[in-house]
Amino acid sequence: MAWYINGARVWDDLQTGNGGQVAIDSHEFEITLKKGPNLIVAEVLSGSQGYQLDCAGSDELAEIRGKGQSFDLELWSASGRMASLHLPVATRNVIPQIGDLYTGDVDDIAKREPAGRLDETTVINNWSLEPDSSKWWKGSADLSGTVWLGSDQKQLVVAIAVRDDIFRPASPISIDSGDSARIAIAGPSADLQLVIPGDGSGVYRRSDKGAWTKILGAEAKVQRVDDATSGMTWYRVAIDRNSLPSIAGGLAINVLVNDDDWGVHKQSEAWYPHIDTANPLGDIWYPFVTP
Ligand SMILES: [Ca+2]
Ligand SMILES: [Ca+2]
Repeated sequence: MAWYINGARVWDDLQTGNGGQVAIDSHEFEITLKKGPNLIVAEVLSGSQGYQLDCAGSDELAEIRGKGQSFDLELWSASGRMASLHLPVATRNVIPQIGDLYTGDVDDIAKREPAGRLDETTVINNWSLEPDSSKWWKGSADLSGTVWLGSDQKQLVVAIAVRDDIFRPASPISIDSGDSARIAIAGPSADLQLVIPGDGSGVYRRSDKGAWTKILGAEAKVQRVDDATSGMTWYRVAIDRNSLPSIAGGLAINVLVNDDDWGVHKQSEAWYPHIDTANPLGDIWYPFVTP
């Protein structure tokens, strides 16, 4: 393929082909845009197997979201224009390719740049209006968390490290109390709601009748690491990409963790609000694409 900006060729791999690299970040190059409209052309030469063109912009491009910027897309062949489309700018996060996010050492993962954090801004404490302050959120050692995302060609992996002083793991029969994590992934027409109880027994979803059933296409492991004053619960979930909602238009993800310290649900922290909302693509969850 070859790329042109306002008539000038800025990058191509016409001599070598793409070398079988199919990830969205396989070929990176810088371009300079001018103020006002810019003409960006991607020329793609296909072999007998056809092609798919995926492209992404820099972090700076995300800053123009919601400022009325748009793309006019046109698809041309040698015989002329085949299709056109007008699209407002929407930004999505590209999930890094981290094959060992599920199997790797948690100390190594903790050093990586996370996708998101759960902290004092996201606490939902059921007891905060009660006079007994011992049941209020007591700080980050009581409940806080960090989220990492990674993917490869087969799986999307979500790793959640939860700091929690008292570990009372939920089980499949006490899933609404107990320490647990929830992951919700939504596409334009469907969403996938998963719960991982702290006992590490698997990945569950709620049926129409309200029962929790173990699902195929996802596996989880839970690891508890205690230290002197608090402890960390690591939830790691690997989801078969074939189990995800249709990816047309991109996906969005949300994470919520539940904390039980004395036998009933105490509090939650949510990465984004409205985890039960099935229409998250108005950018209220974390929008992403997998390479
Ligand atoms: Ca706690
Ligand atoms: Ca707890």
